[in-house]
Amino acid sequence: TALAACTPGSAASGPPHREGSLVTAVVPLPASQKTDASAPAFSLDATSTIRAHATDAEATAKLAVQLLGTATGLKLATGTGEGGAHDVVLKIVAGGPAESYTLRTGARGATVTGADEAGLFYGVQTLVQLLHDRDGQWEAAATDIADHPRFAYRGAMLDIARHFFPVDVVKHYIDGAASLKLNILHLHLTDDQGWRIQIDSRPKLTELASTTSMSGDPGGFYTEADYAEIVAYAASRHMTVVPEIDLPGHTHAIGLAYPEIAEPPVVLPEIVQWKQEIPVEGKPYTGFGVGFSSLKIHDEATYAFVEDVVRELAAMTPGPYLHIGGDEPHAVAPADYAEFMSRVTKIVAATGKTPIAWHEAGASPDLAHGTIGQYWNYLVPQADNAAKTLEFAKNGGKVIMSPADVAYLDMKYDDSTTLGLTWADGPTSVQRSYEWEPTKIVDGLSPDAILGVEAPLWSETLRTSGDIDSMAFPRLASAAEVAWSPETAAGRGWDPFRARVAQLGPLWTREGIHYDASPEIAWI
Ligand code: TNX
Repeated sequence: TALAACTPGSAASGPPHREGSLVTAVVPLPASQKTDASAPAFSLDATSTIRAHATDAEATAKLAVQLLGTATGLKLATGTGEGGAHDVVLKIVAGGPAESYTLRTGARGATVTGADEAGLFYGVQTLVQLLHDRDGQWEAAATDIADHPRFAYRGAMLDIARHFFPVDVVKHYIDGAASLKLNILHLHLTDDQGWRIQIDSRPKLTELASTTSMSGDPGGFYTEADYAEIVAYAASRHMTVVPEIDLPGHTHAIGLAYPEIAEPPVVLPEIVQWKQEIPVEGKPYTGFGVGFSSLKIHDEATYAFVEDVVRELAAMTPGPYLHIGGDEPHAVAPADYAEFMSRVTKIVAATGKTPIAWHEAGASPDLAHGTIGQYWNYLVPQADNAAKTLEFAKNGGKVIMSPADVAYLDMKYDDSTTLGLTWADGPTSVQRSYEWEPTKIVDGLSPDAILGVEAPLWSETLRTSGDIDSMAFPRLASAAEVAWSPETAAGRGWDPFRARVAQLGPLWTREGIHYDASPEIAWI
């Protein structure tokens, strides 16, 4: 039978759970997929073996046993050699784009071929999504996929500062994000409410500034060993950790440990107007206010501190990036802010890491060459936010797109959502989280200057792993598709996306992901 070209996801737009037929709903949408609905399906059963056809496919074979086991309940074996009808063969053939793979399933077995280990891993993730329970049998329709990412940087950010989350919670979030082919975990490690990472040369940070979280909840911090465990776990799922130390604002916690480098908090009018907790010098801050704190800009002790922290963090971080914050500097004079961001991006660059800063830092005329900007203003940029963002590209840097009104996972879904905030023109429906195009936000920014897309999850209102899951899923899938899938592929669009996401519900449940059962999606 010739393979009929088929819109990925089109099968899923019919009534869910049709007897006899199998859906091929993959999220994010593959670059190309052909499905032959009339050809015999691939079936995975207790006899199936995951066969690694290269030594560098062996780690993925072990992971595949875990991932397919969680998805199906089957206990699978690993092996080498020829694949049979129920086996999964894993190959690595260099040459294709980075992170790309092909996947073929049918009556003769399943074969995943990665251009590299990451591509192979993503092919396995696709296979996991393709398997459906048909009358007690795990089957995947006969399909032929050739897939590669649109953007190199596909991120999820977790705020560990407003609420602290232990290592296991982060690992669970990594699993969920990696299943959607995201490859960056940005950890927001410090803020007014707490410092969450051990720094040997500055021991008071964790001693005096880590024990509380927001709203009276307990704090915590990662030891170097904890952080190494997260970095290694992320790497095993092909995710790079981007650590963020937020400076020069969002630094009230630093003042608890090293008051000599911190300015006293500024009680901004909006903190009073919105009846937020008033920051008090020397006392932990547990409220929602932002922008009231600053380090001393004209004191060399501040830069000695930044050098210590950045040096240790860079040494703990194998990835190429180090995020230095720079958002909401409401308590800092513009000229001081510009000078500070110039100096600290150069401190980061001197360690060999590429600095990332929130887009406000584009106001500094002298950032380290190649500093990456992270845009968090709206889909329609306000005031001079677009102009600041363009400065990164002029300075040889790229831009990460995180528009708050579509990419912020901490916005409520609708008025009935109990967790989350609404300030970014919220609430943010699943549909709104999906329908945006990163190259059409900042006029004059070349598409080549866009490194990728990131969905931040701020944790002011989030206390548990289940809270994280319910805000992130399904909207993290929207961000993943914007980041991975070709803009114009057949099958892109809210209706086919919604139909494909609907098919993931049972898989997410088996994976222990407490997704929000949004009424926008006809969950199966
Ligand atoms: C703005 S966006 C912030 C964070 C808050 C978030 C809440 C940005 C770079 N800063 O400090 O947690 O809003 O949604």
